Amino acid sequence: MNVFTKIKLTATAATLSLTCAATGALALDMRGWNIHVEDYPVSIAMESFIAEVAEKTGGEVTGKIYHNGVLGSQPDAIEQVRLGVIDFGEFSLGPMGQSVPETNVVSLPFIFPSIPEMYKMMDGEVGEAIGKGMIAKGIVPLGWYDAGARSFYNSVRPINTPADVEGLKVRVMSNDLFVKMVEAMDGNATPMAFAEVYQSIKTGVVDGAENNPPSYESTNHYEVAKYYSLTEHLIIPECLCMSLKTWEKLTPEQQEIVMAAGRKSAELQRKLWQEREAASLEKVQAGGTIINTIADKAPFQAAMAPVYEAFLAENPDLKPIVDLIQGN
Ligand code: BDP
Repeated sequence: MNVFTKIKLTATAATLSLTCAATGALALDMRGWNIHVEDYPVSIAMESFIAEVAEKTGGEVTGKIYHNGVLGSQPDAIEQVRLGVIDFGEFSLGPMGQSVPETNVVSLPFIFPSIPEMYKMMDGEVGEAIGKGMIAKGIVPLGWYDAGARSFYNSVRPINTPADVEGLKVRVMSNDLFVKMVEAMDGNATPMAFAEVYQSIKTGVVDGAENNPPSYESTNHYEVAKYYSLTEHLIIPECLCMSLKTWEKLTPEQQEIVMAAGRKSAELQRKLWQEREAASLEKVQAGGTIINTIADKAPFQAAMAPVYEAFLAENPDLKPIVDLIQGN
């Protein structure tokens, strides 16, 4: 039994039967949070999820997705989902670390050997262990989405070795692990909301940031930071998630529909992701981006040793998940 089936059994049967007895069928109109623009793979997959849920529940469970982060920053939205103020959302596991410690494991640089391995592990025991941690904090995972690999970009110089990061002002997502990651290469890290990055690079508040090709492209960061260096230091899965509070309002049949629709949307998202990644790389290059690959990633990996040491010293209970990923 995996985490997706187990959660079905945790629905509060008593509350549900009361609600359903009173109303016949439960009607629910949900609010969904999304940080991305409307034609982004995540956004298209989320729309397909909600359309499927509405159709399969005969219009009893419906929803509206608020794209472009209009419902607030990602760390805030994660809290709102936990509180049940926002019903569902699509999150990077990066900023989720503050609320769900287990998710921090996938924010360790170079933890996954490759993206296909990440898929395999998230669809197996690793995803299950992380999903359990999320549920314990009020967030129900419905499907793991792909976000490729994140690489550094900046307006100053291409990065080929960790020494090239020295002195650069780099925006990171809100999580202390990413600050430590940049500091391990003697760069200056600034945690900042996604929406502020373009202006901050443009005005020189930071020299650059790090992200996957579709986000680098869809935010137009490539217009202001033309060196994109394929360090691929972070492979952080994303998640379509529902508030446990909302989940508990659904009947068991509706829960089953929601879970199946979540998984189906993840399949679509992963396919769309591949296409968008290729298209984004082409678009940024046509727009003047200078892309460099990294001949040898070993020095970057070696530079991350103190990040791992500090993490494991502070979170000994998470070592089993780290070991699971690293095959120890
Ligand atoms: C994108 C993620 C998004 C993050 C963003 C960021 O999809 O969830 O908010 O990076 O860097 O790749 O903040």
